[in-house]
Amino acid sequence: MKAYYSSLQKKHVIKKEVYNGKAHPYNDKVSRIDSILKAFRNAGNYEVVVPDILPYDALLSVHDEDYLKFLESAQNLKNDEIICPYVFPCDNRISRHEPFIPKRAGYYCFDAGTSLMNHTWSAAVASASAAYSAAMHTKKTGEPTYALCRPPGHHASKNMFGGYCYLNNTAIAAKYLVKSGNVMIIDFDFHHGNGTQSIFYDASDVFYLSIHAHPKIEYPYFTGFEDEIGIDDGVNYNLNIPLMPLSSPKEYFIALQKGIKKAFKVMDPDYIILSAGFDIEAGDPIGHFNMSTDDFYILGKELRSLKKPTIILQEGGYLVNDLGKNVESFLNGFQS
Ligand code: Q9C
Ligand code: ZN
Repeated sequence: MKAYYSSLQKKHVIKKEVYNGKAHPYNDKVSRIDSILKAFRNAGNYEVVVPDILPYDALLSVHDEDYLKFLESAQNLKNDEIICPYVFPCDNRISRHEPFIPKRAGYYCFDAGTSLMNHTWSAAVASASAAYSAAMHTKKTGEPTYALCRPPGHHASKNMFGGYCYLNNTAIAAKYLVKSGNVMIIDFDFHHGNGTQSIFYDASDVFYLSIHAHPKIEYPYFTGFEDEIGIDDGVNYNLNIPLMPLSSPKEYFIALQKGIKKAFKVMDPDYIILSAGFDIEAGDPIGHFNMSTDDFYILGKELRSLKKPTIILQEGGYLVNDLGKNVESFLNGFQS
């Protein structure tokens, strides 16, 4: 299997995140990449391919131009300097961007836990490029393709970053694939993909199905409820299945099957994009489901049984030591 990845993605290094008023070690560690690459090397049947940088139009198909310019401008930060937003306009959002000062970064952000540094832009563009190349390859060959997207993407909306996400890799791939057919996104990250949902909320050519921890208890708290079904043309093309934290793999698989059945009644997609979050593993530092390495194999097998051209995009997964073997187990199941 082809696995798209660029070493530029490693240059995004954030040390701390704010949570409950305290600084904690940042969960989206660079070592997540090494864990996955190591598993691929040991397995031997992966071809790691450096993606070409995607066309700017692919970014513009999802994100506002002023947002992209803002993210790009963080390249001017000094080494060791970060922008950590902490003031967020709410009632009457006006950017007040002239002159731009880092303390107004909250205009483009929804979460004080996610920061920017000088290499964030190039790493995020490389990560999105991996997704874009994977989509091109699957479109051309019909083969399943994996992209090691880190930083991840599903929390990023058209004009806001957060949840360790800056560019919505899944949405960028979906916008490319939807030019040649209907797309179903299946998001199995522990957290609801608020960014992906919002980008396709009024669309009937992109279905968004997400199974995640209930937002009444878990991040991102404000979206991911069952009553969010889409608007306008997109009504019934958004399906959220929230599960209680600590749900068992059995409950998880029942919910997944139910979700897939419901989704396929509404759309028979030409392509499937998996927002593949491995923070549903038992013991993840910020995820609280109970999947084992063997469960990831079963999950891969179930998703392959849908028999659609599929691209698999990395999202979360923070138990670094297990991440690589879980990704590999999933991909083995998917190819079985
Ligand atoms: N105490 C993804 O999985 N909040 N993002 C964590 C930890 C942020 C996760 C709080 C969670 C974002 C792509
Ligand atoms: Zn997550």
